[in-house]
Amino acid sequence: ESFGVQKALERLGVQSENLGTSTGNRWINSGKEFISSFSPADGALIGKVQVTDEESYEKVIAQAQDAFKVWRNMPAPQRGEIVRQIGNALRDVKADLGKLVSYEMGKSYQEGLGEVQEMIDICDFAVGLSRQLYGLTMHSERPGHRMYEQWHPLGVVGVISAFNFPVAVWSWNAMIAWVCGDVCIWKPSEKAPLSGVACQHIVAKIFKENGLPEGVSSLIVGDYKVGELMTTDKRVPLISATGSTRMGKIVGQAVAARLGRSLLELGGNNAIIISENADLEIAIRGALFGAVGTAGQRCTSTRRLIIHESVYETVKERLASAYGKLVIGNPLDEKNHVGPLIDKTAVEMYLQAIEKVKAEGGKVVVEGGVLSGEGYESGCYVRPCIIEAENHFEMVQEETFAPILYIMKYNTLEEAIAMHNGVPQGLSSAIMTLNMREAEAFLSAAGSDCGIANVNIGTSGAEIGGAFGGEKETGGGRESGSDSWKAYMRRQTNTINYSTALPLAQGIKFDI
Ligand code: UN1
Repeated sequence: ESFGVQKALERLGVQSENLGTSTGNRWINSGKEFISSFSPADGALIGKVQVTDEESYEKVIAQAQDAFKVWRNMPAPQRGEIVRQIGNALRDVKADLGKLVSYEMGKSYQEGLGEVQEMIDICDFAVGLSRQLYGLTMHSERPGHRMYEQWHPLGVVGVISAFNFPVAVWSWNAMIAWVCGDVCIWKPSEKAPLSGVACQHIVAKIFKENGLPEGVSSLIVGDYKVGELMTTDKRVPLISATGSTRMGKIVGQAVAARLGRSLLELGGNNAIIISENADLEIAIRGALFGAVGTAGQRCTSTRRLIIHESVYETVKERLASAYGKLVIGNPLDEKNHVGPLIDKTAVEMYLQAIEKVKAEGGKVVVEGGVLSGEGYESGCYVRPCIIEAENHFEMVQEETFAPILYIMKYNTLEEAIAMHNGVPQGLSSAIMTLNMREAEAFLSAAGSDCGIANVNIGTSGAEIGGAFGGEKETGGGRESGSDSWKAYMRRQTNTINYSTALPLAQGIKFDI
């Protein structure tokens, strides 16, 4: 028993064999095969989760539709009260859930705790929001008329999440959707299904304690085929999907074909511009965490550094020396900085990317490679590496979900911004500079083309209070804070005539 994982699993209600289809407290046996969840930390089988089939999906959707009829009529602040209780329940299990996330996904325990903290924070945000789902009022052009708009819930929201944030991304969607009056069906990543099972237990208990019906929170488990049941289903008006651009194009098209709505949060290819006016201490630390944190498996991970030629050699050397101090190993052991990749397929992709970029002319600054021997038995541990490359290289244009950092030189800021924006993705970005003109230029209309643009902060680790998402091949969706909630509701414009006449708009005369 290592790092108290077994005890944590027990307390979270995760067993060696779990059903994967649930409407809350009811778990449906689909009679189907099980997915095995292995830990990339030590290669051990953590547990199995049963895959959802079409028949059990039908049961889930029927229950969700019934639950929506009850949930939508509950005042939003009362729905907020339920989310408040969920936030408190998450506070109670923070250590256990953080441990499970760390063990099942491979991120460091600190980052696992951070992920659960994001869930708690979004609960708090959603509670406040439940009293602030504001619409506007307008002045009617007609006498004795009043105009206003209100926001109504959409119905069943399908959430498809990725392995890298196996619990937080669901919570950004679910907590907001719930206060908006929607019900949710969640398909967690098939690479981290136990994290999904654990969360479903946590929220189901709260719904039950409050006498709410089954179906406000549902779980389905499986690969893309199970996701397809939702994306092609007219009864699911909104699909919120997080994952690769490849996946997003398929999901987006399937949902668009039925004129449904999708909220897509796809790949990033995030860069930091390090100017000659940067505070190098901050720049190096920001770049380091951005590139190697979560072993480079955040959609906000730093993949490119665009460095001014006058500080290029210094940054390169200091970064290489920092990489030399990284301790790689079991993510639950707090002395380690970097954990494993999610699985051996990811390791394969990492190795291929390095080979390809070398073939294109990339020069290795810090060597990568797969680690073996004691502690590395899972075969998923790799060395974070740094490669000098050019922005137009095919591999540099792509998102490889691994700790590979491409570094390149620039001369003028204009050139740096052009390189920065010269990729298909547009999620997160940053500039390191103490020069106000440079910072503002980067944030201007002619600057970064990303959904997130930072100054003197790295690309990852966005706070929940802002809208999260990006442009171009990142998919355009916004989740989490600010007014992202509007994506989970339908807007209704209302005009009320309280006069004794019936004047037509635009002054049209229509008398009989
Ligand atoms: C993701 O990688 O899909 O900004 C989400 C961050 C985190 C969320 C990342 N708050 O890095």
